[in-house]
Amino acid sequence: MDLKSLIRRRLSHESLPHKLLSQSQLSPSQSKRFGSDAMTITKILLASVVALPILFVFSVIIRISPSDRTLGFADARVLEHRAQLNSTRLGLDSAGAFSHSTEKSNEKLLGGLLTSGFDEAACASRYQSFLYRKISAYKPSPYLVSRLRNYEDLHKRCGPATQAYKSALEKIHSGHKLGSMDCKYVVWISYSGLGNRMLALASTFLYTLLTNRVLLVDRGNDMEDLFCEPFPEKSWLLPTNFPLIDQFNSFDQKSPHCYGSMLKNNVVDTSTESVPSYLYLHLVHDYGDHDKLFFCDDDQSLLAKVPWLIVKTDNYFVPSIFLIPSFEEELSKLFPEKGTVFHHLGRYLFHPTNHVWGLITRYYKTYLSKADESLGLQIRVFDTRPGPLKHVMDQILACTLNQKLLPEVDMQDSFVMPIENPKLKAVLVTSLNSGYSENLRNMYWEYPAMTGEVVGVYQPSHEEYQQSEKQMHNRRAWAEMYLLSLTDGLVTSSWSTFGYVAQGLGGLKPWILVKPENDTTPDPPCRPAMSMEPCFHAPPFYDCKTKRGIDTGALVPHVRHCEDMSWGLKVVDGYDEL
Ligand SMILES: Nc1nc2c(ncn2[C@@H]2O[C@H](COP(=O)(O)OP(=O)(O)OP(=O)(O)O)[C@@H](O)[C@H]2O)c(=O)[nH]1
Ligand SMILES: [Mg+2]
Repeated sequence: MDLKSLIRRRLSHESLPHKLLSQSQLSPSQSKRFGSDAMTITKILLASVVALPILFVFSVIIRISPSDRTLGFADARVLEHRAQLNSTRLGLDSAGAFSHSTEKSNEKLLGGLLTSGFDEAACASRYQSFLYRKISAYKPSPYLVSRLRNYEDLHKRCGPATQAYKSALEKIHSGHKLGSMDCKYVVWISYSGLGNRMLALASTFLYTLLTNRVLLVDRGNDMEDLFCEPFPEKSWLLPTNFPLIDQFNSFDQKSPHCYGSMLKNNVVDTSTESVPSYLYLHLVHDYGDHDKLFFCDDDQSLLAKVPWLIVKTDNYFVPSIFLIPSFEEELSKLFPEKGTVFHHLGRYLFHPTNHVWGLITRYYKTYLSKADESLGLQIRVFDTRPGPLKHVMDQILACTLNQKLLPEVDMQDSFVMPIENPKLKAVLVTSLNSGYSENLRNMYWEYPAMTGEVVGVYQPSHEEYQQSEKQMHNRRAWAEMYLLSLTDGLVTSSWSTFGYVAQGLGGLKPWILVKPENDTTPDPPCRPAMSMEPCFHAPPFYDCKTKRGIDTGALVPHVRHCEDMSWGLKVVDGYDEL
C-alpha cells in the first residue's frame, strides 16, 4: 500500500467522528440533566475522536522520511515492499509503530552497514537502494559493522583538511619517517576499466581496514561523477594538491619508490627504523615476483611502518589477503560468511551519484518493476570482430534454455489461446553489442513461450566498443552494473569484472558463460558460480615461508581457483560447495 492510499484510508475514517457526533447530540433536557460537566466531557470526547485520526496520519507522514514521500511509488517491488510493511507493521499500537520504524531503518541502513546522518538529497541512492533491492540473505557481522564505525571515526580524524592530514603531508617532503605518526594512509590510484576499478578499490579498502590506515581516492577522470562520498564528514577524495599526484600515471614497476623494485635492487633497509615516508605498491596484473612479496607477512611488518602507501592495481586481490596469516583472525571475525566480502564492502562503498541513480531508477521503473521475475544477461565478448557471433548466441540460448532460466519457444508456431494474465519475465541484457538482445527479443516476439509466459528483452545501451574516456559512457556502465544487480537471477561472462561487480552487489551466484575457444560453443555452455565473490586474475603462486612456488588455490578450503579462470583465485563460502 502506498502512502497516498494509506492516507486516503485513514481519512475515510473521518466519517466516524461525524457519526459519533450525531449520535451524541443530546437533547436540551438531557444536557441540562448532565449539567456543564457532562458538556465538558462530551466536548473532550468529541475533540479527541476528531483529533486522533488526524494526529495518526501526521505521525505516519512524519515517520516516513521526506525522501520516501517524493519517491515514485510506481514500481511493483516498491509497492509490494511497502504493502508488506504497512499491512503487518503500520501499527495500531505504539509497540507496532516502534517495531516498524526500527525495522525500516535497519533495512534502509542495510542491516547496519550504512550509518545514518548523511544528507539524503545529496546522494539519493544511499538511503533508497533498499527500495529496489531484495533484502540481502547475507547480514553483515556485528564486528564488521563496529569496525566500519571505527573506520569512519578514524577517517574524520585523519581525512583531508584535518591537522593530522597536514602534518602527515609534511612528512612526505622530509623523505623519511620522522617521529611517530598518528595517522597512516593508503592512496588508491584510479586505473583501468570501471569494473576493475571498483574491485581494486574494494580490495584496497579492506587492506586499509586491516592495517588501520585511512583510504584516500585519486579522483581520476570520473570517480567524483560516479560515486557518492561513502564516509561521513570528511571526503575520501585525495586533495588535488597532493604532492605526488602528477607522478601517478608514470608510477610503474621500475619507479624508484616502487617497493618491488627497491627489494629487487636491495635498497630496502629492513634492519633500521629509517623507513621511507612513502612507498609505491605496484599490484597491477603485470607485476613481478618482488612486487608480489606484498602478500607476505614479513613484508607487511615492514610496510606497516610506512606512513604513505600508494597503490596501483586493477585486480581484486582479496583472495590473497586471506592467505596472509597475520590477517587471518581479523578476517574471520569481519566475515564469518567468507564469500560475502565484496557484497558487503561494495554495498558500503559504492553509491551511485544522483545522475547515475536517475539512470538506474528510471530504467528500473520503466522496464523491470512490473515483471514477475527478472533475469540479467551480461554478455562480454573478448573478440575484436563485430558481433553478434553465432557461437556466442548459441551459447546464450543453450545456457538459458538448458538451465530453465528462460522458457523454450514453440517453433511449430501452433496457435495457443493467449492466457489472460500471463507471467511477465523481464530479461535485462548488457552488452557492447545490440545483436544478442535483438535476436532474443525477436525469438520471443515471433514464437510463443511454451510456458505461456511473455518475455520482454531490454538492453539499456550498446556502446559498441570501450570508450572509457567519455563521461556518459562510464555513467551508463555503472548504471548497467547496478541494474544487473537488481535482477532475480544472473548469467555473466567469464573473465569480466563488469559481471563480478553486478553479482557481488546483488548477492547473486550467477551462471557463468564458459569462455569459448576456436569459435565453438562450449559444452557445457555455462557453469554455476561457487560463490558471489569476484575472481583475482593475477594471484601470486609463492609460499612466503619456504620461499618456493606453490599452488595458492589449494592451501585453505575457502580460497580456490575460479570457475572462469583456472589460475585465478576466489574466496568461496566453504569446502562443501566445491
Ligand atoms: N555500458 C556498457 N559498457 C560496457 C559493457 N561491457 C563493457 N563495457 C565498457 O567497457 C569497460 C570494460 O571494463 P570493465 O568494467 O573492467 O569490464 P570487463 O568486462 O572486465 O572488461 P575488461 O576490463 O576490458 O577486460 C567498462 O568499464 C565499460 O566502460 C556493457 O555491457 N555496457
Ligand atoms: Mg575488467
